[in-house]
Amino acid sequence: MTLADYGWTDVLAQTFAPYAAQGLEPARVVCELRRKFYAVQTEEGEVLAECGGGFFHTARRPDQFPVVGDWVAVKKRRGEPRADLYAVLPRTTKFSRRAAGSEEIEQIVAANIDTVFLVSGLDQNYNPKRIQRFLVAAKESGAEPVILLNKSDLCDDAAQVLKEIETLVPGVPVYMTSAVTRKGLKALGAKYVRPGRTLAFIGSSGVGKSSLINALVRDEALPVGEVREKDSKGRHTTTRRELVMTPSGALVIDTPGMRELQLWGVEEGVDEAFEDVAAVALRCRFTNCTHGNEPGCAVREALKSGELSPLRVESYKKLKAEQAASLPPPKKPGALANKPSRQRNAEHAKPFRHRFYDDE
Ligand SMILES: Nc1nc2c(ncn2[C@@H]2O[C@H](COP(=O)(O)OP(=O)(O)OP(=O)(O)O)[C@@H](O)[C@H]2O)c(=O)[nH]1
Ligand SMILES: [Mg+2]
Ligand SMILES: [Zn+2]
Repeated sequence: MTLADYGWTDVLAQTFAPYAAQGLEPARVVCELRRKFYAVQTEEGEVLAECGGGFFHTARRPDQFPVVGDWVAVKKRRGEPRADLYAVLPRTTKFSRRAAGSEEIEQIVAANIDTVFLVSGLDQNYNPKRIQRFLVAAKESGAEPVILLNKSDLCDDAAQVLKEIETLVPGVPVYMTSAVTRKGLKALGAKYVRPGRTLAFIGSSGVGKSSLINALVRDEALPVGEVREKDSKGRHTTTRRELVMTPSGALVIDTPGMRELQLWGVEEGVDEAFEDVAAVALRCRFTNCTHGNEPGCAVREALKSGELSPLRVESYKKLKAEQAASLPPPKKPGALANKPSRQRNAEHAKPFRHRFYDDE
């Protein structure tokens, strides 16, 4: 196994040159263990890396701390499978949400992802609004979004649902899958599960993210949880963000289910996901038009003429309103906490990645 197998490129090597000159070596974060501790893949294998004094020198904000998928600069300690982590390389893509209960802290879920799979369960968990919210965040991330409607074996009108979602999100690939019957997995594997590509699975607890990954990997690499029959909610079986390599050489990131996805700086994301509506809205007489009763509203006109679909306009208006309500007040300098959010630690409380890390 070399770093190239983990996605290391010549471009990254160039960026890394100043660190190499300082005697540091590159590594990729494969698991977030607990505050300050990460499992990282180096050229010679996996080691436990710790953010030490050298790191805190430069990192101030939570979004400057490493996340799974990050490329980092480390220095190995002699004679033990451990290293000190000094720096995080600039991210090419990042999937973020705002930390729960916080107005100002950006929480990065995973970095340097090529494709982000937004997983929904076609049992009771299925919710078109949530799919749209995830999609907005996915577009912000810079990664290519793909929607997976999983548990299709539990849904009688799966074809109908597929149609509905496809009209909601034109241009975004939508796949119907089942981790049980393996429906859709072959097509998915052929198109996306490729050597050196980084894929992240995101979605609510219990939708089947870990099951899908296991099925794609054809391995029981990840723990899978029971879903409560009553409300089809998962139990947060996955407690850590983790990157695993598939036999075909793709790099797959599993994440714990998110109870909510707060919108983070998604002004452009909403407009991008709703390009058609946004383009028409530019013609409204007032720039702050809410497309309600204002005179000269181009969106209402377009609805009347059939140029825009009512479903999409409703979703657009709803996301815009939520966004307006959830935007943080302007930041004061120095207002950000100097440490990662406590929320993250709670999420990662249970032990998961065994081997030599458990005694940490
Ligand atoms: N019928 C059916 N059950 C599935 C499918 N995929 C997953 N499940 C079941 O759903 C439950 C939850 O699956 P997980 O893979 O743990 O879900 P998860 O999204 O990883 O959940 P968290 O780790 O809590 O975020 C398990 O009991 C799985 O066996 C599917 O396609 N069809
Ligand atoms: Mg899981
Ligand atoms: Zn308008």
